[in-house]
Amino acid sequence: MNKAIDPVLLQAAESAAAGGQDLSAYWMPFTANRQFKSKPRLLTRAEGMHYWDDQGRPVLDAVGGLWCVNAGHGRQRIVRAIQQQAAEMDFAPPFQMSHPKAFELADRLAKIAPAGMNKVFFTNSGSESVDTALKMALAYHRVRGEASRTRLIGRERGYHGVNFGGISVGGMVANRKMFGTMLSGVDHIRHTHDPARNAFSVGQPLHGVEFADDLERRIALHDASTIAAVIVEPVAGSTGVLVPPQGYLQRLREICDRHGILLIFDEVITGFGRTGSAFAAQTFGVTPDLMCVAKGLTNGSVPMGAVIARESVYDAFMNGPEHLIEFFHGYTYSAHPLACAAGLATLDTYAEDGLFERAAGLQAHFAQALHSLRGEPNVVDIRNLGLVGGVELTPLPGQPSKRAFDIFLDLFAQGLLIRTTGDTLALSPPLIIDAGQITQVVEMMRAALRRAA
Ligand code: PXG
Ligand code: PLP
Repeated sequence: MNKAIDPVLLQAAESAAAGGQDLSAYWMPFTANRQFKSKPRLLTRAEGMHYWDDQGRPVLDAVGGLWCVNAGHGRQRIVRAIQQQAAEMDFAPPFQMSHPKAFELADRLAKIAPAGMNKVFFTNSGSESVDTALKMALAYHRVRGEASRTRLIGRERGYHGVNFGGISVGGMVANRKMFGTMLSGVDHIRHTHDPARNAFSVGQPLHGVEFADDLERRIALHDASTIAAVIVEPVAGSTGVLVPPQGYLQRLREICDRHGILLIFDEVITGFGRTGSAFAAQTFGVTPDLMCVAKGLTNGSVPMGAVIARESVYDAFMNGPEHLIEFFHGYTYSAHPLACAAGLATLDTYAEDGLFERAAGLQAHFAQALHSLRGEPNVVDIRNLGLVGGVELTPLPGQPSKRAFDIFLDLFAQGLLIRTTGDTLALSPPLIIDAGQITQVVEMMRAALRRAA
């Protein structure tokens, strides 16, 4: 323990900072707890493009809460669906039992997924979706008689949630280094970030299709007969918005096909209109074998994730005696009624408002506005696709991530919510944002960059 801090005084400071509320019991996730509790940022209401904080100040939400509120806040159709479902049936066991909305939501997801991806397994988060997909891949090869395929391949700088499977294939050092050896038999291909050639690319960078060939090297090292699956984010989000080079995902697909390896797209951020189509698989014209989704599935309203699988993957499991369980996996809250009700109402809202098309229509203005920050102090790269963007800054000497975080704090004080990761400022606004609000977000960022210079 840091001897300089008296725990009684610290607790008093924490409770004073929140206007009397005691903040000490809550161990906050992915948060600098001591800094937060000394100067808390509490949100108490949300509607449309805005939050309101505990002082009643409006805050423009340029990150969809945490990359999840794609239809904007407080959508009445979703609110009503959750209220009605809570009153009608709180819970239904998901093992050897179910309820109609689970089938309806799976069917609706299959209809908007890439052709051939029509089997849906429900989870409660992106992290659970990732671990589910990895287990599906391992079991898939085994049920087909290729039990030697046990290796999983991730990518440097990948984020696949925080469970043990996800951090094993993930490539963010801080999320891995504390947690021992994780899964064995995991390898990583190189990341695609190449600022020397690709800085300030608008949309997909021109250079780097050959980064996909790193997979051939891993295969040459381990032999394809030992590899079950490769998992990548189509656009890497948490690591700072890394857009795949032109042709890169196509090449990964070709290599996987050539070697009988399953390709998993982690679309937890890129799903539900973020890139201008339902899924990034459709934006890029590359169909994976398994797709992980979460976040926008319920517009962030009730925790829910899913793995969407190709029919052929599901079919491989449908062997053996019919009374036996085919896949020994599932969560108490898989296909929870509240989440299913929220998911159905969310898909209705996306369709009714045409939000995926709206994102596609706004992306040119978004790109132009964001790239107008080129030349502002300390901006070393700008990356964008659909309605997701990253502005990378030079780190403060010896203090990585602090420059971006200081700008985040400044912008919050000005009434704008963004997200930072490392020294990248990230944007992922609700798809209901309008052109004027995009301009406003960018101008607030410009002013903050200048203040920080
Ligand atoms: N995969 C991807 C690609 C993600 O972006 C997860 C899995 C895990 O989802 P859950 O629901 O378990 O958190 C994510 C989540 C950020 C940030 O801004 C990003 C995520 C979550 C929290 C913070 O760095 N993405
Ligand atoms: N731990 C214990 C003791 C349990 O009984 C269960 C589920 O029954 C779990 C963990 C897993 O919980 P969940 O199904 O919500 O992931």
